[in-house]
Amino acid sequence: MSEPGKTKFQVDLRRHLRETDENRDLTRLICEIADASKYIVHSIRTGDLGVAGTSNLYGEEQLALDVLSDRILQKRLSHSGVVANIVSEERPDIITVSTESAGKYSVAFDPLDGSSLVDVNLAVGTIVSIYEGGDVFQPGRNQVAAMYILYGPRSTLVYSTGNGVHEFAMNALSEYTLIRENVTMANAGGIYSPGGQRNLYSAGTESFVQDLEARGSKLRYSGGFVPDINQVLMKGKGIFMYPHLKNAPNGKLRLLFELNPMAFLIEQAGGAASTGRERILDLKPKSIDDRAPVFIGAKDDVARAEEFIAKQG
Ligand code: FBP
Repeated sequence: MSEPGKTKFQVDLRRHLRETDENRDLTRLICEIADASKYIVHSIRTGDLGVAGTSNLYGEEQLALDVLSDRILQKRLSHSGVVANIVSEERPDIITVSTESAGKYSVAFDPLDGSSLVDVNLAVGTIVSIYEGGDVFQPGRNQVAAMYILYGPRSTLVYSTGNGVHEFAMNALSEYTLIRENVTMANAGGIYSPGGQRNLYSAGTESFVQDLEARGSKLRYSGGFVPDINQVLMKGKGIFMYPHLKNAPNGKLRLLFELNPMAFLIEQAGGAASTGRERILDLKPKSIDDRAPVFIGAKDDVARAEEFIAKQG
């Protein structure tokens, strides 16, 4: 491995995983997801902007990009030989790939988060969370790996297996090569990315945002969770929030598909992720649909959000 902060030239994802992680099945699983993402990239770049159930120019059935991305990932994972259960943001039920869960993994994913942003040509992403065994309702701290792929001007892949956070970019041969190893976050500030309607914020969240603004934080919000988190993580500063709202006490974002994997990555980079009252990774999921408010990013900023919420709700 290269020294923290230094880049290594042309190390591909498989080689990086082999060097950092001894488990061959986990390496295989992550590489399968990376391979699947190449087809998702292709669909985003070249696909007609069709809606599910309609036909394209050639009379073929058109699939909405999120449905297509879900099928691509599900197929790869089902044939990987290392997956027990799959749970997708696109489907209401758990998909059992193998009833024999010993030595296998369960995977939760959002195949194309923020897919409506494709219509206005903004960045979107795939988010993945991986657990050992067959239980998909484990607290996020049990994840053995988390990753996302960001489809922006470039396609980048960010993963952690609990040994730091590493960023790869897709090259002209559609291979992911290392661009940053051991990404880390500063303890505070600079940017804030606030989801949800501000006039529905609680008193605590409103005071926190005013405090951020008074400290000179700049607003950076695209409406895509993956690019918004990626900005905080790669700039190594700031905070993303989708708080509890007056009409939505659990916010909007989903624990299994969005919050747990991102919380794992941000904590691995030295940041923090909280509902405003407790650590995201300690929440025990009760259902596929669980949602929670989130304040995620620089450690001190998250702690300050918790202070405001403890005092003012
Ligand atoms: P969907 O589950 O409807 O795809 O929404 C997810 C998402 O688009 C996130 O990517 C983003 O952070 C958030 O919703 C934006 O929500 P809002 O439009 O309320 O700010």
